[in-house]
Amino acid sequence: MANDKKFIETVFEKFESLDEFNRECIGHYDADRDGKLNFKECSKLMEDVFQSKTYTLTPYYMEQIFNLLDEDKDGLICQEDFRRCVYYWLKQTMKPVSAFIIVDVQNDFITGSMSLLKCPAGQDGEEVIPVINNLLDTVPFDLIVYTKDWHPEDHISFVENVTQRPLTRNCKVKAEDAKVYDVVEFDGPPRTEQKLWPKHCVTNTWGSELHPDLKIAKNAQFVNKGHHSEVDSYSAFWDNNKLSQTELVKILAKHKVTDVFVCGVAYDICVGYTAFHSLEHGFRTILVEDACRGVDVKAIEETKQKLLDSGAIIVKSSQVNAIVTGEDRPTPLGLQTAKNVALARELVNRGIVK
Ligand code: VGL
Ligand code: ZN
Repeated sequence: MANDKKFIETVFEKFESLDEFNRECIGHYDADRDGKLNFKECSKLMEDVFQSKTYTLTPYYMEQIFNLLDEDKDGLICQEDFRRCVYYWLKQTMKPVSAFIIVDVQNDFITGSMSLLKCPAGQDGEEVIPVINNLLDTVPFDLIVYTKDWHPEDHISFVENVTQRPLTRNCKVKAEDAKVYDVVEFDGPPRTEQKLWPKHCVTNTWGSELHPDLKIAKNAQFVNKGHHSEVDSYSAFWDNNKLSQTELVKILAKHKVTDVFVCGVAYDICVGYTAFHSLEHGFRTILVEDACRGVDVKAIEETKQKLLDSGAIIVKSSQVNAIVTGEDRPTPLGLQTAKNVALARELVNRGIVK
């Protein structure tokens, strides 16, 4: 209801200057009138910000966030803390900029040579398509990115190519016995551990095309990965040895993205790695679980747990719209933002960035 609108929403919608915003916020939440916000007063502000139906604001989150925003660690948020941290934290928390990254929804993973149906988990990759199409139709993402696994014929990950490169002496699997899903170690240089896959997503073939039923959004961006013969690239950010980067970070930075929503195939491989690297780059990272299918049930569970432990959240597609519009503000993302703000402040203080 409109008259239920919290003070923080109203002041955020219309403030003339940062100084005025800070004055008004402190003025409103500063119950003891000392010109600063103590933990209790700041908790009221946080309660107004995090009106989430799905995430509760526990003391753990409140304390973590408060400590990160309190720059001089005196237990009080002063004008200076507000100016240097709280505003930026509020801005990202209340008005996120969202990118939707659709990972590798390509023919080979759905009905082709690496069809997930034939993988140990026996999942049907095609099921992600209506879920993704519905999100594309209904959610106002600021940016949409499609990634493609994009390999040359002689790619290191193909089981068919295992005899093309010498294996290390210690490698337990011999080239002539090697089969799909075995992990081998190539001599290199550089020495490279590689899981073997059936030949898939060869550049400019049917198998590497996006599935024909997947909607292509207007103004979408496309990122290919895995085009170097000698190194695999599960993540859409980096190759597996972190030697080269794709254009993805530049694209996200250009659009001032704060939040990265990830979906597609395979959950435990390319979706998972992309989500981890998104966290590493400081993006608030949200995995849309019903829009993912994977290779191996145990690996899917491990990926999920590691992502949660690293600060990502895992949501259902029905939750996405409210998060993108800023109506639902998950507390773990608020904590992630506080960490980002504190890190940015430290880099500025140390003169590393201006
Ligand atoms: C993928 C294995 C090998 C993926 C790509 O897209 O998840 N998995 N190459
Ligand atoms: Zn691949």
